[in-house]
Amino acid sequence: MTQPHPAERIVVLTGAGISRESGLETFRDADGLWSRHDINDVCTPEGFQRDPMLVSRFYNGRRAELAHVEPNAAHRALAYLEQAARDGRWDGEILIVTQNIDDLHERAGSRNVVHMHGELRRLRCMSCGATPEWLDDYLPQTPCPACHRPTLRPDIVWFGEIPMHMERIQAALAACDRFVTIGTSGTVYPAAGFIAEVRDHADTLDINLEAPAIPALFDRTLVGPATRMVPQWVA
Ligand code: BJW
Repeated sequence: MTQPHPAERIVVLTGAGISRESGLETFRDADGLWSRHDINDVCTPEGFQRDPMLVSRFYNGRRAELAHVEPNAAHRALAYLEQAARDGRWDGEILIVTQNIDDLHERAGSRNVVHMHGELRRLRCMSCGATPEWLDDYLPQTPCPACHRPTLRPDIVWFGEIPMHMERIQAALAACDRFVTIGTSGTVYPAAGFIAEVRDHADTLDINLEAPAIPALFDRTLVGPATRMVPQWVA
């Protein structure tokens, strides 16, 4: 008896480049966030301990930007693919693993999204573990709504901390047929190591404004802006 063709399982890893054309900065491009901010000051637990006000201002500013940006054609194309699976127009499933802390995938309509580096929408209490919604006027001394201690921090993964949802991500990588990276420099681990984990069993594609540093890592590359290349790939 013929086995039914298994549905195609796609894991898409997105980075800051997918949100660039919505108006959010990347990190390592010439005009990126790290050209004006020191990683050690704003993106490590030690930096937060040293100067929580500086770190809170950095993330409050980035959170405020979300009100002024919209998902772009690349976010929408990925959401379209997920909707096509839901409607039965495409026999497959897609999981977006994003390194981004913005909410543009969700606002485009994607539901299968995991934020491995956390989210700008949430704070985390270092005392009781509650993850309340980010308050507009959050400051380091703001009391936690659950335990009332002034121990809230951005719910974001800084250098040296363990990324979120790793079990779910590893399971999806092990089972995927296709792995697509979009707008990421591939310099930050563990995300940078995903390609090595899938190469022996999945078709791999990199979509980026620049050609990858090691093109041979991927089966295929599409070089160009995400808003043009992602809809082209999905079509
Ligand atoms: C476009 C475009 C357009 C532009 N269209 N494309 C030595 C060796 C190996 C590892 C380590 C090491 N030393 C330390 C480590 C570990 C460390 C690490 O990787 N360091 C490296 C720098 C070497 N990693 C960690 O500490 C991580 N934790 C960890 O490893 O824990 C151990 C562990 C793991 C797993 C299981 C058990 C234990 C934590 C990393 C936390 C990263 N946090 C940040 C900030 C938080 C979020 C935020 O503030 O927003 O995450 S750093 C920053 O980099 C952010 C991003 O998510 C991340 C990746 O950046 P991304 O998205 O790739 O952006 P860019 O700017 O780098 O690239 C943009 C790309 O877009 C470019 O390629 C452009 O060409 C392209 N582009 N416009 C298409 N229109």
